[in-house]
Amino acid sequence: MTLEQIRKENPLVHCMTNVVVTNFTANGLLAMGASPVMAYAKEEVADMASIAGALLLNIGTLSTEQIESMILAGQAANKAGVPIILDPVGAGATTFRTDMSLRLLNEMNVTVLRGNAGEIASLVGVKATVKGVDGAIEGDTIELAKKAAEMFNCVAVVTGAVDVITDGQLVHTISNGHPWLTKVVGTGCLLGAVIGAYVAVRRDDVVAAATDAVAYYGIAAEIAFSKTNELGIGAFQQAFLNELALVTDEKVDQLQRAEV
Ligand code: ATP
Ligand code: TZP
Ligand code: MG
Ligand code: MG
Repeated sequence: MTLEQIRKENPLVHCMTNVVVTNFTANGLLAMGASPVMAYAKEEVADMASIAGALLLNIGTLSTEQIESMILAGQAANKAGVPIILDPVGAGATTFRTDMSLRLLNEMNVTVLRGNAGEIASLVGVKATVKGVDGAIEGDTIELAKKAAEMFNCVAVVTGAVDVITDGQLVHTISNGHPWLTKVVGTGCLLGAVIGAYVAVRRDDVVAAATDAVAYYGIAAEIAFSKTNELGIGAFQQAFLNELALVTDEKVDQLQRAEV
């Protein structure tokens, strides 16, 4: 009953994210029942991260100054027991993105690493194609996710047509979702924040929390598509936000296509 709990507790998700998706991320979190805050200044990030339910670090439009702030925030979150979600947007596309993602993973304990297959492959040293923020691999995403989880001692969430969630031992796959999610910018980034809200209220079982978050998100997209397929992706984006507010735990149980 995680969604119900999120809607009751309104967990604060401290987002240090990119300039492309800031508004969409805040609206998505509000729609689902969580409470967003974006804070970046080195003077305040440690305080904000310490009182949050989860901290999202997303390197989509990263600068050297921001990385210093992210490290301060991450270390404060670790000290306060606040879970951290890392989205290594575009890792593999440039050396800076790969190096900075690895630096974040080295300097703090990340709870959930969420990315597309190309990004995660670049971090574990598997061959990948990453063009800007889009990435893919030729091999097995389950093996890739397991490798990342083991290497970085975290839960890895590798998304695509089928999403893989693993702590290196337990492996869950979710095949909900819709290809139109790839036509709206920021849907990967917002998913990181949504996982943050789920983990905030269910810290004792991060794999289950992340799996349910991914299923919920995919189901919201499926329903949104069924209502807007004749209108197009602008209408889909709005309907998707609506469904993030409307989908219930019962709907997630009923409609999820999960394999454990
Ligand atoms: P990319 O930049 O490569 O699109 P991303 O960071 O936006 O990556 P995605 O892998 O697109 O992240 O994942 C975002 C959401 O879209 C996830 O919920 C995922 O399940 C869903 N998704 C992505 N591709 C598909 C697809 N082909 N069919 C159904 N759902 C998809
Ligand atoms: N460029 C830098 S960050 C960003 C773009 C287009 C947003 C990427 O969003 P997502 O969720 O990975 O599609
Ligand atoms: Mg996408
Ligand atoms: Mg992305």
